[in-house]
Amino acid sequence: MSTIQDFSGYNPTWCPGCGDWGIGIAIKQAFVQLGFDPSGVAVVFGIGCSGNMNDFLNAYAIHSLHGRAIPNAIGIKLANHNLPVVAIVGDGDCYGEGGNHLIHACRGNHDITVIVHDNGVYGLTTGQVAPTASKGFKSKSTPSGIIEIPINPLSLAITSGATFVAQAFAGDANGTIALIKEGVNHKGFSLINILQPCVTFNKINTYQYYLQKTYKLPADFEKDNFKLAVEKSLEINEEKFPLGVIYQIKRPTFTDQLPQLEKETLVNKERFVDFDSLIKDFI
Ligand SMILES: Cc1ncc(C[n+]2csc(CCOP(=O)(O)OP(=O)(O)O)c2C)c(N)n1
Ligand code: SF4
Repeated sequence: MSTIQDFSGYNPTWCPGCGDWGIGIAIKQAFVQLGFDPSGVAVVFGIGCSGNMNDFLNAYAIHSLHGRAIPNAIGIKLANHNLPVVAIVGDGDCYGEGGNHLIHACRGNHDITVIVHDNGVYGLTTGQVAPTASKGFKSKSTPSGIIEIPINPLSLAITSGATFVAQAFAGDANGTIALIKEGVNHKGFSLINILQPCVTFNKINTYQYYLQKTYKLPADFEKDNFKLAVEKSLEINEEKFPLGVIYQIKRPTFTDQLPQLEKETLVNKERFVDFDSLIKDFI
């Protein structure tokens, strides 16, 4: 049985009070409670303050390119579909640079879990506006306020085909741990959007703000109801943030539908391509 210590890497360098601290502890705690050990889970990071967790979490990990964590995670899953695969990314990484990858991962129902640190800013590069920031948000890159309207991560994922969509708040450790465990246990594509205060560069979406605007979904919430899930996701327009599993359904995963992988994983196949017959096919 592994411990939090087993999953601990270098000491985090996040700003004091940053929501990343709570998320980092929740991820380690969830891995311990899931019975994982550091060599039994693959983690892919994007680039950002969130991605710096690559150094603070001890697990098999790739610190990928900005916006490219999801395709790396999908690649690992295709190679070894028995391995749990988790992508840990920022909102800029996932909904900005990597937005296209998110949509197609949802469509394919790739069996990976994407954990998003949603802080409304590009934290690592010192606070430029990110795609979840509200219209009018002032930052050093948008001194007169952002012109575009924000991305709605939950409705984007639900309508693109994700089979598990949840929202957590970094200030609610137990709720975040529970949702990470549920997301990782879900068979299919899971997105967990974690509302994460950036205490240094986002003076609007603070802990106080989220404590006032978040609420927990009731235990009997009908999470397989598509219309209801979309309605819940739209509550952000009234500055209301439901916490919990907003949508969950069953649908075959991508690898479930590949007959080549029915018997064993790609990495366990001695020779997964017969080059001789392949070449004959082309001659
Ligand atoms: C293709 C590319 N564009 C831009 C950058 C510069 N860059 C590095 S981190 C970052 C912002 C990260 O923001 P986010 O993904 O929201 O994560 P956070 O730092 O807020 O956790 C940017 C723009 C980069 N590394 N690669
Ligand atoms: S800049 Fe913001 S997101 Fe990055 S560590 Fe500091 S508080 Fe956290």
